[in-house]
Amino acid sequence: MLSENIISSAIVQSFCTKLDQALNLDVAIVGAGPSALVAARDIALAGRRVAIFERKLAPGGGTWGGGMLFNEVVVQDSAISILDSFHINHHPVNNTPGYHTLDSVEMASGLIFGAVSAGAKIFNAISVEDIVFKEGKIGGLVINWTPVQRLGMHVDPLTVLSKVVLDGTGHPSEILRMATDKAQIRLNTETGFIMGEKPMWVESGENSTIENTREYFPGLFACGMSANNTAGGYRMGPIFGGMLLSGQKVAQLILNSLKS
Ligand code: 48H
Repeated sequence: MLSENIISSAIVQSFCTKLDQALNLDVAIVGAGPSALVAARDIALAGRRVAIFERKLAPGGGTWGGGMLFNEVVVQDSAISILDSFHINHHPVNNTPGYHTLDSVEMASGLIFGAVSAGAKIFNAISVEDIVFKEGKIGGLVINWTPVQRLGMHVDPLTVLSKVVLDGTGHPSEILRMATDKAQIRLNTETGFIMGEKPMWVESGENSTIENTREYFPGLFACGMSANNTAGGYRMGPIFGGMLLSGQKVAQLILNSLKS
């Protein structure tokens, strides 16, 4: 007969093994938005130890809601091969060659499944509340349960060590913000600080999201809207090619930096 505590014991043991293995990573990613999910998949496929820590219960970031809760998004030709590699369906936009619509729920779930099945671990409902900064170097993340944070409970966090940290926190660039505020480092931007996102200009925002995807301090990279906010790019609304290409680009930059 199945005893109730066998289920509990299986879950506790399995989760603790997974978390224990994630305490020492090649790449620690903050936020499970579309750019980070693509990056995590590519980094995992290259055989590196990678985990994402996501504040919310559901990974996927701003993908689910499409445009103003119309649950469809647009992706342009240049990023279609990434959707295809995740087996996510898309349909051409009538009268506008080069652009495609897709179901945002399929996109979110497809990216999540692709990242996890490639070997990336996703820890949901965990918030990153600080970075490890030791002898002038980024060394990892400081994590805590999101409900603990939200309830304002005084509970000390745990620490994850990693060779590289990737800020995939979207519009607020939370990790780069912590790095400038608390570690007082200068970033690889025109001013040395977070420059702040500009208003809507779709084409410029899509291009700058990819251009702004880079290493902002040794061992500290940013992708997606976080990169764009950091280097002062325009926003673009519910078109996601730039996010997918940003994830692909940052994975390559990180893999090259780990090799050297
Ligand atoms: C743990 C955290 C923390 C933290 C934040 O915003 P995202 O979807 O990420 P991107 O950059 O890949 O995609 C951006 C896109 O969704 C978008 O907003 C677009 C295209 N906007 C255009 C426009 O004009 O507005 O996801 C970031 C994720 C979220 O799930 C957060 O919960 C999570 O990061 N997160 N997780 N610890 N400290 N901060």
